[in-house]
Amino acid sequence: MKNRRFIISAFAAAIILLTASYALALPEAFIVYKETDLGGSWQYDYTIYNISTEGEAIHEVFFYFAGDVAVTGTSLPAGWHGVPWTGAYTISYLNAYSTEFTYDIVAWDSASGFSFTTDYRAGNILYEAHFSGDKYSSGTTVLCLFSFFRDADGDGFGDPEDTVQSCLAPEGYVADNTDCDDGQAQINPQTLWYRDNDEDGYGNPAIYLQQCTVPSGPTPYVLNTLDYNDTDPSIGPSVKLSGTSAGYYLSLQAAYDEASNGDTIQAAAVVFNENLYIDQNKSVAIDGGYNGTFTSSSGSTTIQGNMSVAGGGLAIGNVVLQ
Ligand SMILES: [Ca+2]
Ligand SMILES: [Ca+2]
Ligand SMILES: [Ca+2]
Ligand SMILES: [Ca+2]
Repeated sequence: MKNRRFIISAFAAAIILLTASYALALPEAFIVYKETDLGGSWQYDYTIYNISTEGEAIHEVFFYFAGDVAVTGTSLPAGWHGVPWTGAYTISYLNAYSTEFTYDIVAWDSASGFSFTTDYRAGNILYEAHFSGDKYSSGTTVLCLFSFFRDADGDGFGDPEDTVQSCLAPEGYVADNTDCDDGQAQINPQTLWYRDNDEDGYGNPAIYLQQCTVPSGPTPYVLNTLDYNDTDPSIGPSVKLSGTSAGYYLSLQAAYDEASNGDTIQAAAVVFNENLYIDQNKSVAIDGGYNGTFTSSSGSTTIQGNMSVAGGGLAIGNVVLQ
């Protein structure tokens, strides 16, 4: 008895598995619409997505209304024909089909422009989509009410002023609507603005606000973190590198790591609290004592820390090691 029960259970499981496999193999469509109240009639614009996993193409679709309805067919995509579609009819369903293989909706593609008007609000209606290989599936059309926003600068944040309604995000649109400047990718709600207390154009890396728009107030905020001393406008970035990786740096080590063979690292006449490791196969020079704009050198740069030279070459001028 026990064995027999096991055999029956196994047989039932096999049936369920076979049924599940069969269901998974059915091709599927996802049919969405927008509806527009025309005052006395309603316009419906459909987009048909083929989400079939086995590669079947959609070549025919039926739209079934709840009962007889006065319909005026308005448009179909290129290469599609309708029975009846163009003209006014009182019917219970509309049928559209592709006139050639090349117009079929292939897997993971879509077609828009299936449009008609009805004399009442049809809402979600049943459809039957026919696929290659004599397969078909049916379901209910879905109203699209999702808003998507233009993301012209590609930072992942959308422009709240530029929106479309769709079921899926069109190319170049996102669900987010919090970009205050859609022309600059570096400006978005995750932007860090650094306080520039001495108003020399260089920000204090330790004081910042995260927001999209420039922080308001008497003290300006900037996008860089380059101020070595934010109480003195004559002191800006601490290190300037000329050469291949030209730019400003906050530490001598950062500039050394980026320097190419033969480059000169210019250091401001300030105190650096850092250990410096000279260990790469290149020769660089560190020239200290510069003013905040790196236009002249009259003082000295102090390094409070250890400097170890394990490789490459280093020339030093106007630098005091403590
Ligand atoms: Ca954007
Ligand atoms: Ca932006
Ligand atoms: Ca500053
Ligand atoms: Ca400063």
